[in-house]
Amino acid sequence: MTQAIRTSRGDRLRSAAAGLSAAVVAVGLAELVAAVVEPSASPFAVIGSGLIDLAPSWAKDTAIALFGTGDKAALITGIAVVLVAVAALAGILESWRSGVGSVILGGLGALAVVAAMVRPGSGPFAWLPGLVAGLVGVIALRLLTRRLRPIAGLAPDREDRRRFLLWTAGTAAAGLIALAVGNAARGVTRSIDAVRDALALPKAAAPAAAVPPAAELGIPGLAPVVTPNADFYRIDTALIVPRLDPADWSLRIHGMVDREVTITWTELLALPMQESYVTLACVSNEVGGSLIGNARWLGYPVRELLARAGVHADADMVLSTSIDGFTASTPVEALTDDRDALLAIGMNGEPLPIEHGFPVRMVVPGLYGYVSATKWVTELEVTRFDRAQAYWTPRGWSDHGPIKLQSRIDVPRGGRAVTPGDTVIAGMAWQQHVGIAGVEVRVDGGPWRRAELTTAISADTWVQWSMPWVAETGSHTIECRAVSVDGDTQIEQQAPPAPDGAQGWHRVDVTVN
Ligand SMILES: Nc1nc2c(c(=O)[nH]1)N[C@H]1C(S)=C(S)[C@@H](COP(=O)(O)O)O[C@H]1N2
Ligand SMILES: [Mo]
Repeated sequence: MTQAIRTSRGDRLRSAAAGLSAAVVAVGLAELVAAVVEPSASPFAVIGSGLIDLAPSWAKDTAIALFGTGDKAALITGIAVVLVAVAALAGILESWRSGVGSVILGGLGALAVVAAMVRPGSGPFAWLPGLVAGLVGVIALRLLTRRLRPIAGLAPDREDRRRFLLWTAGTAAAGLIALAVGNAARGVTRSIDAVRDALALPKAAAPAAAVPPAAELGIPGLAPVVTPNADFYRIDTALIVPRLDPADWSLRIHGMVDREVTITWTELLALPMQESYVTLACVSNEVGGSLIGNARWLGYPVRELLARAGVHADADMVLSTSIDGFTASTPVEALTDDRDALLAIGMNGEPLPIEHGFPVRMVVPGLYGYVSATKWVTELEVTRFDRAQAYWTPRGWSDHGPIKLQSRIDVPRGGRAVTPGDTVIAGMAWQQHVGIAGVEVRVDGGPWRRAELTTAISADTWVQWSMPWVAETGSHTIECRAVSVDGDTQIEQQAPPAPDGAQGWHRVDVTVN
């Protein structure tokens, strides 16, 4: 039914409010149902995850560049803003022509159903929250806009409008309450935290050697050589962090192997664990960036498990898969050579934090995280680079990702003012599994001078360096470059993170006054 009565600005606002409050109650109830029935099928999260997977890589690079590890909050905010706009529009369209707005809200619900069902590891009721969202949205929109229509040929009067407002506000409030109850319910189902808290890690059969005291300079502003878990960077495609109960976890090794091997949590825990310091780095880390951290990992060598399965001679890649569908392509060699690629369960003496892969993840010295460090890992498929592709490969990133030789100036911070006189320049350098032989620093394009390198924990970790500096009043440019144990010097030419890691000298500009 169309209405011939002219629409005023007020009418449009009211229609938009109807659309908005229909969307709020739809989302609220759907999130509540999701929290109780199928937490991983939250419409917000599945649509966000779908967007993450569909997004072109430039969009992701931009998001990481702009928001860093806050990229997920930015995405959720973005979805909410779009939803508000679309819901308001649906409200206006619905009162213009009955059914049009309903189709839009119903369509959003259908989108949530599809997005939930195509998620890897989606549960049997993944479709339910989206369905609830669609139905509730359509019904609420119809009921609310009906109140705006002329009754018996009379345009709504002041009293009708007052009642409309009450209903609209009430509907939105119901939605917000449902959202809050859903969040609380989710908190209760967060029992995996409790399982994790109660876990006692096995002692390492081969403990890591103590960090040499000389490895840590303790200079304020310089990254500590071991990164506390709470400060460790987090990068992944998981909008909802997978919450895996170790009791339900298992790892299946299959593909080009003599025999399939499946290992459960209890079986894994019974194996002799070893511990090592490994510096993890993200390929998206810009020159001078902070997407890098060093931890003491406790785990079982992947090599031993692959040996049990018997890797075929013509296999050259292991595709590790996470419970959430993320995959990484790691050369068989990096998992079987003398470096200790670990199936890790512990990080700095604790069970893995949930967002860092609890209960089990991969840690491979020398490779960027996207080709090696699969969190929440549940599957290792032994295959070949010419047969299988990992998550980031079709998105424009290299299928191999050895870490590039890099160094960074932490002190003084770029853009900060420095007081004149005796001070220190200090930073970090790394090329995991190769090792750092030296770092050179130059000020204002002058001669390169050797910085003092601390004792590295191992070739698999980053290392601190420092150099005394007498700061003279004025503006200065400080640059650094690392030299590897292999004899390579970090090259000057800048390269962006894509496709296989940023490169170039780190440079900071400081003012001394
Ligand atoms: N399941 C899963 N594992 C993942 C990723 C992911 O998106 N999903 N990202 C990888 C990338 S790109 C990096 S750099 C490291 C980061 O590990 P962290 O978050 O523990 O620092 O995890 C890797 N493992
Ligand atoms: Mo990464």
